[in-house]
Amino acid sequence: MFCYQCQETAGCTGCTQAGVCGKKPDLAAMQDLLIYVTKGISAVTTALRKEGKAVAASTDHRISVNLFTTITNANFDKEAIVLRIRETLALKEELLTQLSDTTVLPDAAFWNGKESEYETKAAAVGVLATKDEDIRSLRELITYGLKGLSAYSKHANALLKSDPETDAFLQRALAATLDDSLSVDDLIALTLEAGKYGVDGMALLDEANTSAYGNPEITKVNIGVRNNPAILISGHDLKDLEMLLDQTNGTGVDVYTHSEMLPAHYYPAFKKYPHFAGNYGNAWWKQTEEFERFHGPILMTTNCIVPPKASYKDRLYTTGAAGYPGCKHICGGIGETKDFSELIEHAKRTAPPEEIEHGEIIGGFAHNQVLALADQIVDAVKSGAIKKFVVMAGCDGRAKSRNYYTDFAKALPKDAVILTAGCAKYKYNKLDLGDINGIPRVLDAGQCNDSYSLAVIALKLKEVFGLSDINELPIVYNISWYEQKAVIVLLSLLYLGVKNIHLGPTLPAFLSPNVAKVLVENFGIAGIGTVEDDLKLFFA
Ligand code: FS2
Ligand code: SF4
Repeated sequence: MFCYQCQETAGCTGCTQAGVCGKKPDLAAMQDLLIYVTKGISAVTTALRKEGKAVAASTDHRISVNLFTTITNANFDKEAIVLRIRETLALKEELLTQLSDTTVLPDAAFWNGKESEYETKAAAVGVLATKDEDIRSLRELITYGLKGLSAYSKHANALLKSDPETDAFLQRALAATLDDSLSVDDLIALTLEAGKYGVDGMALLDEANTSAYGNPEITKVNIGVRNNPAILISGHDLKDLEMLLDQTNGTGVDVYTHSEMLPAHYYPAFKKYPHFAGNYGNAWWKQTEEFERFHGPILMTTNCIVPPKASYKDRLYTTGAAGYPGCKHICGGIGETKDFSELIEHAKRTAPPEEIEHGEIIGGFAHNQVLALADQIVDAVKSGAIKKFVVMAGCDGRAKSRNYYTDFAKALPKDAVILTAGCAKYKYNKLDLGDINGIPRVLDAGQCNDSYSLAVIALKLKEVFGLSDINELPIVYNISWYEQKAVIVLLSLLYLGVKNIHLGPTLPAFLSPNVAKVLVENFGIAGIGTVEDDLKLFFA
């Protein structure tokens, strides 16, 4: 196997024996093959569109879910991946018959091997099949960005929103990663174009979430426990949460959020459920400890799954793109009501969660709420009470080096405000960093996709201050990344013209020295140093 798509990749170069995430070589191979056949079908849909033929929304959805399934920590179930390969090949064969000119297609569009051939084929089509390291680097950078984009599309699709233009781009770009005629410059241009669609994809999801559930508002979230049996819901899918809250209503079973589901509490629509009890635990990587102590069933709607311990594996359920062998998967497609009765009955047989923390955390600072406070914020900036905003969005992870972000947050000057989104926040959202004239010093916009809110806020501030360049704002970017959604967030920020982003705790292993050089020279991308040095740099 060879996989270097996430920040925790072995030795900062690539996982070759087994994934640090727990992915085994046989699973990695099937994920590689799923990507290959998804590129193949994307070449077919792209050619169909060129011939002016329509592509069904169900095909767009399948392609997005295929990509999403291969995101770090989303799906460890080899059988589920093999099934996706089979179904995708069958659909692709059907689409091929609609195409007038097939001479334009790459090999991947024609391959239709039997299951007994999957392993051999997978070995020939992985990341290392591209020999030139710069082309490989750009192909992977694009593919990972598209994986992130696919996750956001999938969540919007679950709320019956889609953007055919974004889907068409995603497929065109995926197909382009098979095209040997494209140069490094062509692929760099495509990478930046992916950033444009990243913004569109996040805007679509923002619209889907806010039109369904209202605009996030300032909210205090309980992090302690009640004395009822409960279900813990993790991941990013708000539609799954809505269905779970509806079905648990009046059953005596409470629902708690975990990790990236925390921001659900900020939406007005979810406040009507008296049994929506609070947030339990921290970022994804602490789940092996925390799930054990939760006692009740856990529903993973997306990544990040850590291979479960035997002590709670029978309580772990998956749905959507998530999967784990031996754990029950709750099915249900777009527009269908999922049946969570098994989890609810399971919860009734379990003890209430054990308290691991108590108190409250505050969040809900997405664009609408922050813009409602715009006068107060602008005054604070003008008076000098707020000197700097520090965007610290992104992901959390296991690496000890990520303590940098806690230390950095603690060491920030008292006139600096952190803007955050994603599970990165758990490194500092329980510190007592105080407020500035009533404005908390950690403003949490929401999930990783709500980084979109941070961009909207920056663009609004640029307008209010009458600036011509977003980089003239008193905002610095110190972003932590882990998996592929952070890649699309990064590409989106680059597309919006944001310069000098610091990315840590390490730069992606999939950036070749030449590709990294392009990002450094054109966008001022840099890694992180020591807290002391970085503070000097940011606050010079
Ligand atoms: Fe955190 Fe994992 Fe949000 Fe990532 S829970 S690293 O999926 O997308 O962020
Ligand atoms: Fe390694 Fe990350 Fe790939 Fe898992 S997802 S195999 S940890 S690079």
